[in-house]
Amino acid sequence: MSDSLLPEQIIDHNCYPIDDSGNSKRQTVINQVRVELAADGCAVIRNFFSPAGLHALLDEATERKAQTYYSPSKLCNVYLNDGNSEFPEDHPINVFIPRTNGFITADLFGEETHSHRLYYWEPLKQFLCECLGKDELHIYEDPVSNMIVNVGKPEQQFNWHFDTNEFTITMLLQPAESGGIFEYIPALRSSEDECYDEVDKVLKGNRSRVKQLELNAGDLQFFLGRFSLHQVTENTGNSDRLLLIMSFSEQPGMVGSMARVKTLYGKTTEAHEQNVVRADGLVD
Ligand SMILES: O=C(O)CCC(=O)C(=O)O
Ligand SMILES: [Fe+2]
Repeated sequence: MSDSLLPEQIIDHNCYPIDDSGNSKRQTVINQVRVELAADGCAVIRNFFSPAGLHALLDEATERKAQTYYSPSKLCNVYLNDGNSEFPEDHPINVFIPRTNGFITADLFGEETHSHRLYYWEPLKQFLCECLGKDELHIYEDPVSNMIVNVGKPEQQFNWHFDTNEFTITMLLQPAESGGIFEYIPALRSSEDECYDEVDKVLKGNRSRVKQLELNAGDLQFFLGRFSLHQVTENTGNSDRLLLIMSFSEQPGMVGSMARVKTLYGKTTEAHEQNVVRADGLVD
């Protein structure tokens, strides 16, 4: 492992002094993120990491790449569950499309890693909480999937889907040389309405509401993935796309459902045997 960096050295602290609550630079970034999130369900902080920080995070992901989990089943619906036979065959809940990406799971990042220390760094959570305009924000308590790396090798893709947790921040560690683009439809569903007709249109190829986000290594992206349908297009380059994902929720005690965690990450823990906590009644 490279020499250990403090969390404030992993980020570009000069531009983003997120642990200094009275700093006007910090407030400016918070305001900008809030505006973008309200308009779009998505916001980007460019070059969030220091060069050494980005290097350390990328090294940690690369060192664990051989342990990436690829689900044997390559077909998924947008809810990343098993479908529902009570609905018609052509209903979005029963439409299965290819997903071939893999994940390096949270349990593979020990407490000594930069990735782990950044995720549990209190000033980061406080900063994100203010960016999101929430009173409180909690670590997503899923021990398998709360901090993961999405691995997209050449020719791999991640199908259209919704996330379980409400707020995700993603950090691109290594972009694809071509393809591997993040596409999304802001607020396609709400906590009151699944908007199945709108999901159906997208699955049938309607791209009228689809947005694309160009990200560079070191950018930090905010994303409201529980409500915005999103996908990562096929990696058409020759190198791997690597993206670090840190998840948070407004409610404490949230973990993924047993079925979803088993399918996506290949393992579950005792935490997954408890009843699921959700702030809404949406299909996962
Ligand atoms: O790789 C990305 O940009 C998004 C990953 C994602 O949507 C997920 O892991 O749920
Ligand atoms: Fe997602």
